[in-house]
Amino acid sequence: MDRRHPRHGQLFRRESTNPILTPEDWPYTVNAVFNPGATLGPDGETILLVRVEDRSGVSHLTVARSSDGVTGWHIEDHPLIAPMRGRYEDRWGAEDPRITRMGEEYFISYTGFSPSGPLVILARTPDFRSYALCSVVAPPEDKDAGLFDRRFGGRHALLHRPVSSGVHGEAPNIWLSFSPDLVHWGDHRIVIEPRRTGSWDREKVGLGPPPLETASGWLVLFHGVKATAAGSLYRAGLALLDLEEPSIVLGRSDEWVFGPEAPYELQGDVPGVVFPTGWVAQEDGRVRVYYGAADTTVAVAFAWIDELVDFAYSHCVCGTFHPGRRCPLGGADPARAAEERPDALGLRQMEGQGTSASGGQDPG
Ligand code: BMA
Repeated sequence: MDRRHPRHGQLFRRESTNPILTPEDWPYTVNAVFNPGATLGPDGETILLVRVEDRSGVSHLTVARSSDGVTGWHIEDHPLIAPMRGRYEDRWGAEDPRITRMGEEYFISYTGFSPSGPLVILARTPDFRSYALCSVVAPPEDKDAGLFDRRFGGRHALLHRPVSSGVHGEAPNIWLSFSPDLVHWGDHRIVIEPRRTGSWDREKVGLGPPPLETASGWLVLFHGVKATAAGSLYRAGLALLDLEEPSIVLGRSDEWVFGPEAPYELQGDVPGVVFPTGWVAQEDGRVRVYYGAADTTVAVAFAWIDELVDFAYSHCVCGTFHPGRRCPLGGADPARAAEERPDALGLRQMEGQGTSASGGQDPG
């Protein structure tokens, strides 16, 4: 195993006019605009569903449209989704939407802040002018959900991040759940766990935008949290999931690939936060990633999709270089694997002893 790799540049290039949406841009008085879902409309315009926090501290979701996805935003003067009288599930706020297009319809998975805690609400809309609720995925607490845009064996699939009580000392994991009808969810499996060491994704992990299909696998951008003396740092890393069995992690980046650096990411209501929630694949092979900066504004950055895929394979948490091949640890923390999956670790040692990663047997 050789962990040395050429010094890699920034995978993401920030738009020079960032932040692209600020509270001052809003047609009504707000505190903050951040963590938007993103998609393309039927005529190719970019649609963002932006989390807007009003000055009472409660969030709702408002649509903004732009022909190039960067400038000339038209912002609706009223919310699409907002807490409403008599609805328990998002009484204290509608937050952090992700958007998945399937056929002619758009599915919105957002965090409803209920009096019992956060939960995942699925809604559907044909046009972002009206919507209908599909389901509450599970009782609280649950957050950071994104729907795959195709089915697996006839079933829909959702990545999300349930939170357990914490009494067992485990940090929350990203889970995969399936549904025949977008209402009943089951067959739950853990896909990405926080790591145990002092790494950037130690305290929490959570899905960013919905998974993006590539020829090599489902590309996942997820946030990781590290607690510091100055507060929590929210950064983003990459994972690649098997195209047909998305519970299988093909690769997971050891390093974060996008973190708070720009002034608008370091100053705001919650300094030190980049929180990607939407992305749009472009025809030129790049992806535009929309994210909340410091829980205050919306910003966008660009990356080449093939570079992100390569990075997930070649800078993997397992410490072996396995381009185009599945991670021998299934993307798990080597510290965990040492306790829980010594068989997998044995494979890793074999590779270190000369069985080359590219020539070795696929661990299956
Ligand atoms: C998370 C969510 C996000 C927020 C982030 C950073 O737990 O609540 O909405 O952007 O924290 O504050």
